[in-house]
Amino acid sequence: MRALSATLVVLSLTACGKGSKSGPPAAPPAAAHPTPAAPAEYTVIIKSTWTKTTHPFEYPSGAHFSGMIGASHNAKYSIFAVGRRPTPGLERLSEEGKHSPLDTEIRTAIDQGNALMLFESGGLKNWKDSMVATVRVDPAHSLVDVVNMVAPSPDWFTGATNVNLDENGAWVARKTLTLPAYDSGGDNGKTYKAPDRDTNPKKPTTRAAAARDHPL
Ligand SMILES: [Ca+2]
Repeated sequence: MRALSATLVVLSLTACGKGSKSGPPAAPPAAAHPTPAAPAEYTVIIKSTWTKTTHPFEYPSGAHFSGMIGASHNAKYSIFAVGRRPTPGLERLSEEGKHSPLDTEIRTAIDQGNALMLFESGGLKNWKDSMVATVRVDPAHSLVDVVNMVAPSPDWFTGATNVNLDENGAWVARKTLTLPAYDSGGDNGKTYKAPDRDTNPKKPTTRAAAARDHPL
């Protein structure tokens, strides 16, 4: 078994205070937990670190990533969590790289007030390129999730969940994270090129590890 870490995400603050012109800023709460007073905008950049040199174990031909899809949100919503069964949207993203129906799930969370914004990009095949998107956060939605499919793979994805851009009451200027690969729990395969074998009920999401292909 080999653990995978496949991508790097960089979140950089690009603008602060957008949308705050509609009225005077609210007085800061006297609560013990301060939050940034105004919305902010970040650039999300995902770069691949998944190469034959860094991850030689059964490195597959045709390695690529689906486009990223993510959301800014509050504590009542997240795209994924280790130990939780995947939603249909996460399962489809992890198996086929499709942003639907995960985009519908995020839009439902937006309608319910638990997510602020959906962001997405096209896929990545050339590791010299990056995937880039823009996300807005506000005081009530300071958490960011992002996911993208690892391909080829049965149901693996990389991503980050509950990345809090509010650090000690201020928007952090920049955050860089190395993203591990996860097994969404929607399929049974254990190798990059394992055939699709749907699993029901779905298994909880875990960290992914490539295993040697055992002949039947
Ligand atoms: Ca499946």
